[in-house]
Amino acid sequence: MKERLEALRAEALQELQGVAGPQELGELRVKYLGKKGALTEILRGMGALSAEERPVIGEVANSVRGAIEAVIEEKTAEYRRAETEERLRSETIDVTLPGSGLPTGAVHPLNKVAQEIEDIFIGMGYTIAEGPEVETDYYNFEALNLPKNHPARDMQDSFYITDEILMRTQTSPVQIRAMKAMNGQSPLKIICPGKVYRRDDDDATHSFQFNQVEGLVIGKGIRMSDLKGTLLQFVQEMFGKQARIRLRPSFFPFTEPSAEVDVTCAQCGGSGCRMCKGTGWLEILGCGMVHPKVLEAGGYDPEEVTGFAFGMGIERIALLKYGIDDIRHFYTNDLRFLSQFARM
Ligand code: 2NM
Repeated sequence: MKERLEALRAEALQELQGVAGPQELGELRVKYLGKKGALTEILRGMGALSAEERPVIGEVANSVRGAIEAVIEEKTAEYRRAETEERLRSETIDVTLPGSGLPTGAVHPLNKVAQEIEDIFIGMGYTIAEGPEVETDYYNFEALNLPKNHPARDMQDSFYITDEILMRTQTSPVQIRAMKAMNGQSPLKIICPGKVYRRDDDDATHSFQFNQVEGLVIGKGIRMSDLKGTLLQFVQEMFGKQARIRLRPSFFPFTEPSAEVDVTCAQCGGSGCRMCKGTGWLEILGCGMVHPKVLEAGGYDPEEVTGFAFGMGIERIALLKYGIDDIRHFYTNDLRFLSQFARM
């Protein structure tokens, strides 16, 4: 019996050395140590042994069981270690990889340009004034020296709500309100950004609704040269230090004298290109010295104070700044267009 046990030990240890994996290891445990296993099978013959032989054989049997168990345990631990290592390798996370990113919105290019314009003038000491988009005939026209029969007041050009109420065609009515609120006090330095409305057929350069910024300065001794210096400062902050301006005589009912202002073409630097139609200049705003009648309407004495004013279309500034060819891009909300301004 002892020989059979030793043979079993040798066979089991040899077979365990060549075990292929955890599953086969389990099978070998059953084969040698299980209830119907080889060891149990041999020990079944213990009953036939003498009292002297029994403890001797028992000891050998325990030794064989112990040896087989030790190898199985060792192998099990080895498999566990390998499994843990494999998991550590396959489940490794590279925390330095870039994230997938959350989609976020962006400021609309028109609002961005409006904010930029506001920032520039705030830097020059202006404050921002806002007012209603639905206006009375008085604030929108009468106070701005546009009398009842003026062609710009044509029903064809404005959105009238009643005979006396209309959508504002410019933001200057806000400036009349601001002047009146000053009760004749000066200086006054404001810019008025906002939506304005005109009865236009929409095309690449026109829209029935668009955005404007108008500026107004009133004080003792304000001169045309103050206007020129202010506009040059603005243009250089907006388009770059190399930008230059030129003033061409023009006409507005609310300013006298009046001028139209061109800026050197940012596309070609003034040498002439498609964008500036070969002239090197791009028209960006209108301006002038506030008409005495407008000063009076605002509660100022034109013998005491003078003022300058200017107005620009935000869409036009944005078109020039970003080289966009159609104003309608600003309103159609195509994300392929809008997302290009997300990081600018
Ligand atoms: C322009 C051009 C010239 C203007 C005038 C005034 C006011 F209220 F002071 F009279 N505000 N804005 C003005 C002058 C606007 O836009 C092209």
